[in-house]
Amino acid sequence: MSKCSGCGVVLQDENQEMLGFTRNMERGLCERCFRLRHYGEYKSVSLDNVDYEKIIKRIHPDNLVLYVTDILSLDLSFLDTFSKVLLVITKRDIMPKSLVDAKIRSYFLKKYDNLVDVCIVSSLRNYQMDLLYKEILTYFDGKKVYLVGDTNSGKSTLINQFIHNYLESDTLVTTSMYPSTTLNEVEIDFSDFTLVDTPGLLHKGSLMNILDSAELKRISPKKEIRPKSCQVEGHGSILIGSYVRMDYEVKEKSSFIVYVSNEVNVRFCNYEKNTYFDYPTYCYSVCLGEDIVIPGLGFIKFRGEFKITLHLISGVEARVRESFI
Ligand SMILES: Nc1nc2c(ncn2[C@@H]2O[C@H](COP(=O)(O)OP(=O)(O)OP(=O)(O)O)[C@@H](O)[C@H]2O)c(=O)[nH]1
Ligand SMILES: [Mg+2]
Repeated sequence: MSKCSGCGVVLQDENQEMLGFTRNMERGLCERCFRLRHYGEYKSVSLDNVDYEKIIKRIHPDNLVLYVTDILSLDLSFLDTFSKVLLVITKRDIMPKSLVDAKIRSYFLKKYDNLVDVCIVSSLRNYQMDLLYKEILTYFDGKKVYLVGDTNSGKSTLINQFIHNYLESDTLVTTSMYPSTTLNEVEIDFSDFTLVDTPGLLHKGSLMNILDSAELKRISPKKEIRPKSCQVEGHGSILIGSYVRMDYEVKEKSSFIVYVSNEVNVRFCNYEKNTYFDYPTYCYSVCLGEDIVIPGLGFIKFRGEFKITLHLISGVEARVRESFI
C-alpha cells in the first residue's frame, strides 16, 4: 500500500473520481496534489473532523506535539487535548514588526500548563526555524513528533522549510491556501527525530469554508498587515470587505483596531441607512483587552467598553478572546 508523498492519502490507479487516484503509481504523488502543485487547481474533499480525531487518538501522551496555530486566527480550542505541547505560532511575517515576541511567548506560557515552550516563527521567511529545531531536540522523547492544528495554519509549509534547511531531499509535502490540503499522516525522517504532518482541524464557523478561491486569495494576508485604527464615539458601523458589518456603541471617545489582509477594505458606513447587509446578527459586550475573532478573516482589538452587533454571512461564527497583544 503506497501513500502520496504530498498529502498522505493511499494511492490507487483505478478510479479517477476517488481520492488517491494517480496515473502513475511510480511517481508517488496523487493527481490532486499534482494538479494543485503544477496548475494551482484545487479539488475540495469531504473530510470531516472524525478523521482528525482518529489521528489525534493515536498520539501517545509522551509524544511531543507541535500545536501549530497561525498568528491571525490563533485558535487554541484543542490545546488541552495534549499533555506535552510545544506551541508554534506561525506566519509571524504578516503581523506588524512592532509586536514583541517575548511578551506573546510569556503570555501563553503563563496561561497554559501543558506547554513546554512557545515558538513564534515564519516558515516562509525562515524566521526562528533553527530555534524551533533546537526546541524539538530539547523536548522530544525519542519518539515521533506530531504537528497538529487548524487547517491552513501552516503545518506542511513548516515541514517543507525544515526539509529545505536540514535535509538533502527535494521531496516536499503539498501546501496550499485552500482548506484540507493534507489528507492523512505524512512522516518525514530528520536525522534526530521523525516529524508527522497531519490533516488540519476544520472549523465549522470559518469564512474559509464558504469563499471561492479568488476570495480566499484576497483574505489570506501575503504581506505585513497594516492595522486599521478607528477612533470612534457614540454609535456607528463599519464594513469589513463584503464579509462583515459591525455596528458599535460606546459611551466615551474610544477606538478599535482591525487586523485583516491589506486587500480587504475597511470603511465606515451609514449606521441607519445601511440595509444591504441582510445577514444574521450576533451581539457582544467587549471591553479593553478583548478581541473579536472572525475565523479565516482576522480580528478586531478593542480599547474600551463597546456594545457590538456583528452581521455575519451564514455559517460564520465569531468569538471573543482575551487579547494577546
Ligand atoms: N505569510 C505566511 N504564510 C504562510 C506561512 N506558513 C504557511 N503559510 C501559508 O498558509 C497557507 C496554508 O499552508 P499549509 O502549510 O498548506 O497549511 P496546513 O496547516 O498544512 O493546512 P492543512 O494541510 O489543510 O491542514 C499557504 O498558503 C501557505 O503559503 C508563513 O510563515 N507566512
Ligand atoms: Mg498540510
